[in-house]
Amino acid sequence: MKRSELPDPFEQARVETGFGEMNDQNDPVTMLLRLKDVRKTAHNWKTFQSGAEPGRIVVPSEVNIRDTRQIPFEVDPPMHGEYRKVVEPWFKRPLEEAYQAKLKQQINDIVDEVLAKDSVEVVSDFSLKLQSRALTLLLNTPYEESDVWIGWGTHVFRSEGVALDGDKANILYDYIDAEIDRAIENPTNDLYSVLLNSEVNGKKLTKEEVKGVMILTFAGGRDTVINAVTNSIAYFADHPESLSRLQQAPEITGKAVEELIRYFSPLTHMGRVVTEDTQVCEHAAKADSRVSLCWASANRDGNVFDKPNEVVLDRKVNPHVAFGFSHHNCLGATHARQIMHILLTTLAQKVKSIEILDAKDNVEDLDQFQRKVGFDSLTVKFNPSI
Ligand code: HEM
Ligand code: EMZ
Repeated sequence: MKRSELPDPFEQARVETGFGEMNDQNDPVTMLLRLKDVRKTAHNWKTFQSGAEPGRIVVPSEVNIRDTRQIPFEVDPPMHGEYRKVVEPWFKRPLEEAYQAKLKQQINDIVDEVLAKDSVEVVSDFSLKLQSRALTLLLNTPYEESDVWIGWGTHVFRSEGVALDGDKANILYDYIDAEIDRAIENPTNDLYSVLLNSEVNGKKLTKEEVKGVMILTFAGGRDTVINAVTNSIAYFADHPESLSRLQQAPEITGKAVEELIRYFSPLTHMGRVVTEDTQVCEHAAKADSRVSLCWASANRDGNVFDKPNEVVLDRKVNPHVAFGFSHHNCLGATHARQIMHILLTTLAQKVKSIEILDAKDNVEDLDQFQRKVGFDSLTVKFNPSI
């Protein structure tokens, strides 16, 4: 098996029953595995809510390490739409030319940096740096802040061997509290200041609401982007022909981005809390229990995708749900897609081949399923095109 392959552990359960089950801190989760069911359930916020106790829709549940509600992620309609209206224009800024030019510069610089080295540990020396530096553009904060964020590692709530790390979470909360106070004292054009100045239903956002948006921005856009970038490097290491194809046919880059994101599905699943006794896949789901929408499984559904386990770089029809579905669809997708697009273009121009020297898989333990989502570490040598 190639190092970059991400096998689909859900197939048998998806075909046979459509669901899987896992325990998580004594709050079990019924995982929905078929694309059709995932979409239908994501849409039905009345029966499958996001606005439960903060942290409960995340798997593993974060109720023990977080009191702040993430906004708009842990809010249901109609209030969800009110918050979305406020934040949506800001998160579309990656479409602006000036934003893309700065991102391009950052990605050029980091690719040049790694091309000059004999060996590079991609997760910490490439993906984490790229993700953190790019986030300064999304937040419109000074570039130097990225050094602080790089110091936090790949996930803000997890550390090596610890799935939920309360001490680590507190570092993020304290940092955001301090930044909010700083923005109150000295407003700038950054996201904190813009949020503090925004109104929802005629009322200014509170500090707690601003904190809720900021925690989500730091947490949601972190390991997802890091996995997408690291998995891309592994993929091109195994498929140098894809690098030359992108170089020769740059017009397929947009399709390639979507296909890689479908194949990698960096966010495996996300939960919902059931509000009334119901059924999913002919299986009873009781009020106050949890289900999850398994984006990673839905994206390999053979009823929808031809050759679901292959990366078809220019896949024509690609209704993947890697960025979610319906009203909670990923607010950071515009930023993530730009990162991927510029990364693919830059690699195709500057890199001839990538050799994998060492790799350690990152496998998520979902009880019934073990899913490789990326790498804990990936050491490579980048070879320049001449
Ligand atoms: C929501 C995936 C990057 C911020 C979501 C959802 C998915 C997802 C599946 C839906 C969750 C649900 O329905 O419960 C991804 C993937 C990414 C990525 C695969 C990278 C490849 C980012 C980035 C940011 C971000 C870079 C911001 C910095 C958000 C926010 C939401 C969200 C704020 C909640 C939107 C809402 O509730 O209305 N993301 N995400 N994501 N994501 Fe992302
Ligand atoms: C939450 C989640 C957001 C959660 C859209 O996904 O990402 C996870 O990585 C975080 O742990 O708190 O932000």
